[in-house]
Amino acid sequence: MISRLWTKLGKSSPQKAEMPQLDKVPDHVAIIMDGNGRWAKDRGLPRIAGHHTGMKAINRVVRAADKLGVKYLTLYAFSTENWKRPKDEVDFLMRLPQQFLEIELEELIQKNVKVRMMGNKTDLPSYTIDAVEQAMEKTKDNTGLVLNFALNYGSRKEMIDAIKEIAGEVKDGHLSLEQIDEQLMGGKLLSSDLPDPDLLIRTSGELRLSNFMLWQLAYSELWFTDIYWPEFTEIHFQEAVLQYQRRKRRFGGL
Ligand code: V0D
Repeated sequence: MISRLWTKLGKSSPQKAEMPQLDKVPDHVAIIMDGNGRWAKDRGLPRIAGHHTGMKAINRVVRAADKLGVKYLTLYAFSTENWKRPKDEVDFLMRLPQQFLEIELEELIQKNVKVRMMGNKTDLPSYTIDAVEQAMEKTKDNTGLVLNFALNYGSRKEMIDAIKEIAGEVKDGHLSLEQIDEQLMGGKLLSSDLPDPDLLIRTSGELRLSNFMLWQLAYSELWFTDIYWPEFTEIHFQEAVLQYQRRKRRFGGL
């Protein structure tokens, strides 16, 4: 029955699996690192223990991405909505960039990794920003993997800010309505110097985008896993990339 339907649809053999295109490596992988709190709860640990263990998963993924030839890795570390969490938890989270960089920056420099961030810096504590900016400064000339942390990031705000900028230019007569297109809009976003993600990974079983790169993910392949972020390994990353390589991207065409 199914095979007759496939024939009707003009597909000759439904069993024939597409060969993975092993040479097709995603340039840009974005990850929603979810499930740190649940991982901790399952073990009777405080949520912050999950965040701490989640931090350690990052270097495994950087190594895996680097090895495969991924050029940009974006990690969703803190959303604009995360401020609603208990103050103790937020305070702990805000110390993580500094902690992470104390442990990992040396290796990142040695690996030619370039650290960058996207998000609203103004509401972040100075010690958080100082740590991130120092890492960005120390790695600014690196030419390898770009490690982009989404920190205090929200996609709708990002788009509203872009629209305000465009509207201002129109109002001042520097821009005509006809000049507004996808490229102009993309250039006003916080990711303007990065290509759109080819692949989005979300851990911990939630099937949502949660206000993450809504514009940039328009044509991205999405891969979800039930694995909690603290347990995410190089194997999971490779599995996601392999699934990506099996898919045909059409960007709305045929
Ligand atoms: C907690 C799992 C690294 C997700 C990973 C402030 C939630 C561990 C950073 C980091 C967080 C950020 C910027 C940077 C270097 C490191 C980080 C936060 C949370 C939010 F330049 N891990 N990490 N930042 N977690």
